[in-house]
Formats: sequence, structure tokens, C-alpha cells
Amino acid sequence: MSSPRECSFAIFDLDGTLINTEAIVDEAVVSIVKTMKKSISEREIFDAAEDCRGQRPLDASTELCEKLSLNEVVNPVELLTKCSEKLQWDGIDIPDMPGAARLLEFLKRKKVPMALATSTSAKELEKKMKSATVNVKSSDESKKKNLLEYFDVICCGDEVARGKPDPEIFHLAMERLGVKREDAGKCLVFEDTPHGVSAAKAAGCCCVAVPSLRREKFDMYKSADRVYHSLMDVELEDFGLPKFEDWREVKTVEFVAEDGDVLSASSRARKYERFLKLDQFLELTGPVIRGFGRGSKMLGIPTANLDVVPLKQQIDKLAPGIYFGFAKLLGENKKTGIHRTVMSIGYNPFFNDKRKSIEPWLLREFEEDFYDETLSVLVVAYVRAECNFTTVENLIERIRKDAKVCEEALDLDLVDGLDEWSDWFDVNR
Ligand code: ADP
Ligand code: RBF
Ligand code: MG
Repeated sequence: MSSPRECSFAIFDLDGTLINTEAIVDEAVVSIVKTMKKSISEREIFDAAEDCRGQRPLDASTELCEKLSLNEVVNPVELLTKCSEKLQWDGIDIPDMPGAARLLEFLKRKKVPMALATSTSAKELEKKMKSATVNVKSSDESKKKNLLEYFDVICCGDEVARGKPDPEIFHLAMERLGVKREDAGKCLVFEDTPHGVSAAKAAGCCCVAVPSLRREKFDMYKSADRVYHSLMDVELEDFGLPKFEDWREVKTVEFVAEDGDVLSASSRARKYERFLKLDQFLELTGPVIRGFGRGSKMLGIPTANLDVVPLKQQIDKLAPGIYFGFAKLLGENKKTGIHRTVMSIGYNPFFNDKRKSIEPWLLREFEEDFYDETLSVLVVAYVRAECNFTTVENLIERIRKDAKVCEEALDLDLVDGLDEWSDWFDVNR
């Protein structure tokens, strides 16, 4: 057993941890590659870009050129230059990472002093911050708030001699927060890259990692105190910080840890399943496409897959994970009405899928398939991160339990705010 952690300060990395620059980079890549080689589809470029992610820029560019056989039209250095020219940041709305607004807002409300420790230069930061705002929904209205307002101190990459993985930037952040070197363990650092984690640990801080690299590289984060799938899953109380108050328990569904779960102090204390109502509900609409052909056959659980490419911007607002909400069909099956729905949005670790998928399971029986029919899904709550299982039976059992969480939460009327979506619920609209 490690000693209990008593953090009272929080330090944040920026890119990939709090803001999502990935989608903006992808878009630049797609528009550039499309003009170079017209025979490649947008989908192929997005898929290749996703496969190349989490590497240094030139390595990613090299792999992309190889994957898309671009070598006759451009070399990796040229491609990188073209992309950097295209990425001028100005006027772009940079999205925040899923869960970032909730976390920052909560820590601010609890008066936890916060620092930003970014490798970005002050000049670059200023450029990015002109556009990056975190959407915070207060009780009455949705207001936009600049990210920098949350921080008591800000440290940039050009203020230190050595960048991450050197601990210098964290030393600087501590100094500005008024934390002595020997008290480094009072700082909880949030990082998304292995370099950042190394730097934080070398500084003596506690560190949680929310990896932006692909799953197979998770062991690169070994030195972190905890690794989470997203900021939504962070359990602050495990680090001596105040505990989130917005998870809602479903007291009719008992919590049982999965065999592979890391049993943190907080999960040992849990008794019931729970969910987190989304600050902003999300509508996902598109034709039902063919999936991996496993749902009905292997699991006895059909999932009406939606195409992720046209919905990319929307699903980037959600952490990969398991959600519930409602679905309606807009074609021949329109008359069937509104159906409670549980869904996975992510990579299905049990099957190790390379590509993201959106897989809603409508909680009712249908006589026939409804491929190609338009499906509209309203996502209202987050249940959990995706996980792996030792057997397919355990996966099935867990999915059925997710359905139970959905049914119970809705039966017990635990999700408020549905009335604001009355237009969506009006099937005759
Ligand atoms: P695929 O891998 O092609 O998605 P699945 O085995 O997951 O195949 O089956 C999904 C299909 O089954 C859906 O596209 C839909 O047409 C049909 N279906 C029937 N009942 C349901 C249901 N309750 N929820 C979701 N899809 C259903
Ligand atoms: N797949 C996983 O690998 N891990 C999960 O934790 C997981 N949870 C799911 C929860 C729900 C509610 C649903 C509908 C699906 C889930 N799946 C999960 C996805 C499942 O693997 C997928 O639907 C099938 O593989 C069919 O493609
Ligand atoms: Mg399916």
C-alpha cells in the first residue's frame, strides 16, 4: 500500500489534456492531402491520420505519406511544412477535452489553487487562447469562459531552459504557486503524454495520466500514479482533493468491480452503479450502417451503428465510453416512437478495434433490421469508461447491467432537463 496522497494544488498540461487540437490538425491534413491526390477518400485520410497520432510531427508525417502512398506527390518534410502553414489558429474555435470544463469548474469552486504548465511558448499560447474557450453551463445560462481564467499561475515552454521530460517547468509552477520543493507531493499534475508524466514524477509531484496515445502504448504511462481513460473518470478523493458531487447513484443496481479493475480507495467504497448527467445533451443523427457483424451474432446484443466520420465533431465532445439516452428512427420505423438506448462510443477494447464506432442498443425488440434508415440518438448521460473483460460472458453481463442502469435511472426519474428537448421527443415534428 502506498501512503495516502494529500494534494491541495493542481497543475495542468494544455494540449491534449485540456484542449483538443487533434481535430483541427486532422482537418488541415485532410484538406491538404485531398488536393494532392484526388483518388483518396476523406475517410481513408482520417483513418490514416488517426493511425499516425501520438507521434512527433515528422514521424507522423512520414507514416502518413507511407500509408497513403503519397511519396510520388510530396515528401514528409514538405507535407509537414504545408500543414504548419495551414494551421494559423487565429479565428478557430479550439474545443476543450471532454470533462475539462467540469474538472476546472469544480476545482475552482473548491478553491484549489491551479497552475498551467504548458510546453507551448507564451506567444503561441496567446494565439491559441484568443480562440479557446471552455463552455461552462451555469444554472441559468450557457456562458463562455476563457480557459486562462481558471489559473492562478501560468508557465510557458519558453520560460524554462529544458522542456519536458525535464522537471523544470513543474519546479517553476510550484515556485509560482508558493509550494516548496519538498512539498511537491501536494501537487496533482494532469498530463496526457509519457514525457509529461516523466517530468511531473521527476519533480516529485503526484501525477494522473489521461493518455492521448493509442491504447497499445498504455505501458508508456507506467510511472503515473493513476491512468484514466478520460478526465470524466478522475477520482479526486483518491488524491486527498474534494470529491465530485455530480455522480448520481442508482441505488437499485449494485456495484460490482470488474475482474480487471484497478481497485482504488474510491472504487472499494462504492456500493451502487452510477451515472453522470451530461451538461449538454448531444444529438447524433445519421443512417444506420453495417457494423462489425458481431453484436447479434456473438453477444446477442444488436447495435445499430452510426458512421463516425460525419459525426466526428460532435463525438469529440464526448470521452470514449458508455452512455445512455434515447433513440428514434426517422424512416419506415418512425411509428415505433422513442426508445431508451444504451451505447458505446469508442474502440471496444475487448475486440481491440482500430477505429472508433458509435453503437446504440435500442432497448426493445424489433422484428426486422433497419439498416440505412435514419436514426437519431439523444445522449443524456455518461455511465463508465470502456473496459476489457476476461470472457465474452463478462462483457455481455456488463452491457446488460448498463441497460439496467439506464432503465432504472429513467424509471426513477433521475435525469432532469429532458423537458428542454421536448422538440426532439415530439416524434410527429
Ligand atoms: P452490425 O455489426 O452490422 O451492426 P449487429 O449484429 O450489431 O450488426 O446488428 C445491428 C442491426 O440489427 C442494426 O443495424 C439494426 O438494423 C438491427 N436491430 C434490430 N434490433 C435492434 C435493437 N434493439 N437495437 C439496435 N439494432 C437493432
Ligand atoms: N465493448 C468493449 O470492448 N468494452 C466495453 O466495456 C463495452 N461496453 C459496451 C456497452 C454497451 C451498452 C454496448 C451497447 C456495447 C458495449 N461494448 C463494449 C461494445 C461491444 O463490444 C460492441 O457493441 C460489439 O462488439 C458489436 O460491435
Ligand atoms: Mg452493431
